Order: sequence, then C-alpha cells, then structure tokens
Amino acid sequence: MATNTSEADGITLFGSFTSSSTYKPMLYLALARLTFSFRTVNLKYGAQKEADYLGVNRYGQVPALRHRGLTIVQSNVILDYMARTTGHFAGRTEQEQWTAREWLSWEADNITNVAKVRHYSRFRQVDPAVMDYFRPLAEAAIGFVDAALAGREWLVGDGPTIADIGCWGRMVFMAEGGLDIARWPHVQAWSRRLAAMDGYALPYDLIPKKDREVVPA
Ligand SMILES: N[C@@H](CCC(=O)N[C@@H](CS)C(=O)NCC(=O)O)C(=O)O
Repeated sequence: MATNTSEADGITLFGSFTSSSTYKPMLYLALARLTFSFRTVNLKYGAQKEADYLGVNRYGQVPALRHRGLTIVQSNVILDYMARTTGHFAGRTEQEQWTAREWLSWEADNITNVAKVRHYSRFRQVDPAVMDYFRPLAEAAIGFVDAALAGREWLVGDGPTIADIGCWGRMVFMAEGGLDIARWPHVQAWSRRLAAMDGYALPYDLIPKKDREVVPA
C-alpha cells in the first residue's frame, strides 16, 4: 500500500529526465511508494542556471528536494535525508546506517566516473585521451562493487538500503557508456534483485518529462 506522508509533508523533487543524479532519489521514492510532486528542470535549455532555480540549488544542478519547508540538495544527501525522515532503506542497525552513508560517500568519489563515461559517450564528445583516463576508473569502480557483492545480496546488511539505491542509481546508465553489465556478474545479479522490487522502473520509464504529481499505484 502506498505511504501517503507527502500530502501533509509536501515532498517536491526537482530533476531532469536524463539525469542519473535525479534517478537516485526518484528510485528511492518509487521503491518507498511515496507520493510526491515532480518539477522538471530542463538541462538542455540551461534552466538549472537560471536565477529562480539557483534559489533552490546554489550549485545549478539537479536534483533538489523540498520537504517540510527544508531544501536539500546533492543526491546522496537527499537519500540520507529521506531515509532518516521516512524510515525506508536506512539500514537496520546503527552500524548499517553508517555503513550505508559510507557507501554513498564512496559512490560520489568513484561511481561518478561511470557517469562521466556515459556523459562523454552520449552528450559531449571529448578527446579520446579523456575517455582513456575515465574508462578504467569507471571499470574499477564497477569492479569494486562487484567484488563487494560476491556472496551477498545487498551492499549493507541483508536488505536493500540507500547504499544500493545510490550506487545502482548512478550505474544504471552504464550501457550508454559502452560498459556491458555482463562483465560484472555480481552487479548484474544485484541489478536484477533491485529490478524485482515493487515500484522499480528504469530511468526513462520512471522520471517524468514534465511536471507531475506522482502517486504510487
Ligand atoms: N553531486 C551532485 C551532482 C549533480 C549533477 O551532476 N547533476 C547533473 C545532472 S546528472 C546536472 O545538473 N548537470 C547540469 C549542470 O551541471 O549544469 C549530486 O549528486 O546531486
């Protein structure tokens, strides 16, 4: 059954259709079965750098979350915030909760290389030397997650947490960067476990192209 906290508490997510950083909190909200408002920020036309949006996110990027009068930016901080306030996917024990946050910090340093390879493959042509630099870093990050998942189903504890949502949420576009998930069997099995969860959808099916009120079925 859908949790209906956001009607009273007013969750609004600002994001963009093609953005892995947007997909992370979108996936959280979908898996947690939360109702929220989606506001699209058109990156193609530079809406993220316009004054009204800079008033929401000083970094001029998506995503941003508004809830209970607070504004929260940076996708991993948003995940941590939502886990703390809605109680979903936080980790069962205090140790698990800290370990999940630790993964998010690692993700920002490392899985971001997967996003760069995808970005330079799909949106912006760069000198091949740039790709030669980032591709091995991306592969190493995916390899690290693959090794961490050997013999276990989830990155932290025995259930899905914001660590899984944050790491997979940025890796999800890896095929667009020519990174074939079949090379990393534990990652592939983990992605299938995530895909089997109620509410899961891939980014292009999940992130609206226009402003929308999202109510889980
Ligand atoms: N560290 C940020 C990264 C956000 C980010 O890179 N957003 C991209 C889309 S995935 C963006 O807004 N790009 C447009 C720009 O930087 O002008 C986060 O995790 O929220």
